[in-house]
Amino acid sequence: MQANTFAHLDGSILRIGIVAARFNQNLTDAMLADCVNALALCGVKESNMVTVRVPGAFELPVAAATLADQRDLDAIICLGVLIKGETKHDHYIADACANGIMNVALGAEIPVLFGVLTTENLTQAEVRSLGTHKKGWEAGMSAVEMALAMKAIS
Ligand code: DLZ
Repeated sequence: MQANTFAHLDGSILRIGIVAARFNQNLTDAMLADCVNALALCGVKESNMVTVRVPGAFELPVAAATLADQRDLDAIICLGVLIKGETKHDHYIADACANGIMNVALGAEIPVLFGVLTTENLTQAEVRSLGTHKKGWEAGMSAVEMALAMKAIS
């Protein structure tokens, strides 16, 4: 399993939105905590973090779009855990979620991070959220890197 690496990032001037699904709550709670820790490590002030919880991954894009409409955020992070079930339900949710998030990013022209796990089973989801490969932390670091990159090129 591959992990990303990050240089030192100064996020002290940034305002970041976080939309976190509640479904699979022990895992999404951990991802949210790791994400907030990553932002804090980069110097993002707690008062400059806006957090919204939504029922599941399917609801992430609309909440991200509403936050993006406020035009005062440098990046938005979407967090969720989608685990394959007996039917194709997870597939439709994942598809709508990924496309929805990309549409929000391109429409608003701000980074909207895809911090959504799409796994075959609970064990894979636990490894990626609670275990060594903390996807919530990675999404937080990626948001700061992208927000700074967007400021540099705009
Ligand atoms: C319905 C559902 C199912 C089966 N599985 C998940 C999941 O693994 N992860 C997740 O975040 N949400 C799931 N949901 C809920 C949907 O995302 C959504 O909240 C409901 O369909 C209501 O629109």
